[in-house]
Amino acid sequence: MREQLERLKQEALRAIGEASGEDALQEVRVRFLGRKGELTALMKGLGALVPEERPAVGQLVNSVRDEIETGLEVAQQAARERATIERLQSERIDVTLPGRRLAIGTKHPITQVVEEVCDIFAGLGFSVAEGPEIEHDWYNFEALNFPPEHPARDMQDTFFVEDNLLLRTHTSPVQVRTMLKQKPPVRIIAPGTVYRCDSDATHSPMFHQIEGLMVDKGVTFGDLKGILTVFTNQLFGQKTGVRLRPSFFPFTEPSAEVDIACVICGGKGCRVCKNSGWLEILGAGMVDPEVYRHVNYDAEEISGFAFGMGIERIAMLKYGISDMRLLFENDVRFLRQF
Ligand code: 2NL
Repeated sequence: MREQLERLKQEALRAIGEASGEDALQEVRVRFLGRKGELTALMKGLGALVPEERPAVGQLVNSVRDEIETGLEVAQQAARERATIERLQSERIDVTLPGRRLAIGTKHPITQVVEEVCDIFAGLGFSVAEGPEIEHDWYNFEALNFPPEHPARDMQDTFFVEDNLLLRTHTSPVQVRTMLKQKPPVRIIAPGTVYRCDSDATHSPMFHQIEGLMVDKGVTFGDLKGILTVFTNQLFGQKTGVRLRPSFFPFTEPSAEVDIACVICGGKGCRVCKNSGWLEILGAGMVDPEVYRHVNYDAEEISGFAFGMGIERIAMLKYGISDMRLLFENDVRFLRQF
């Protein structure tokens, strides 16, 4: 029995010496000291000894167990330290390397133009007003003097949500709501998404508009021309020519289309301006007294002008974009350029 214990001890210490890591040491522990291990098996033989021998052999068993235990602990500690050093070596990072650059997005060209237009008008004393995209027929058409049978009111041209509820076809209702809430002077611009039942290469069912409204005592057509000239010069450059042509809108009288000299050819005539040398970028006019009647303004007391522009068209002219659909596809190869 003593011999067996001595052999077992030698065998265990050799196995500890050969074990290559913490897992292997754990296996050695199970093999020799575990409940079904070799030392436990040997101890079963204690009962077969003569009683006088049992205490001494029992003590020997204990000291063999202690030695194996100590050997395991020392080896495990060493294995843990080795593992730590290995990990630190393999995970070493070079703190002098440049960092990985985060992919930062840019503002969509439509957003950039909206912000630029708003900034220009802010400089002219206008504040930004916003309103709902689902509107009542009254704010979108009735208050703006659209006759009941006007083609824009047709289901073919307007998205209806319910009988008298629709997706706004322009941002004018924002201005109607502002006038109902507030007495003159009013000086606002209304940017936002608008919707029309129209979809082809040059029309998107959802697009962007900015409208403006200035109402006060003594506002004239000259003020309209002055403000819009300052605006187009700031947006397209100081030397951009501006001209007004007579037009018609139900909500303004008189009305005008505002053209700028073609930014592509400088007025000589090209494909973009269809050889006219001019580009239409705005509609405008003096607010029709009929609109004032709907918002309880006294047309004898005050006057004002309003204007509206499509943002997609301005963005295309400003950045030389040839196809409007590029603005809605959100292909990053396109968007990255702005
Ligand atoms: C265009 C023309 C225009 C207005 C919008 C307006 C608003 C009120 C009263 C009177 Cl509350 N007018 N807005 C006026 C003239 C033209 O837009 O071609 N837009 C893309």
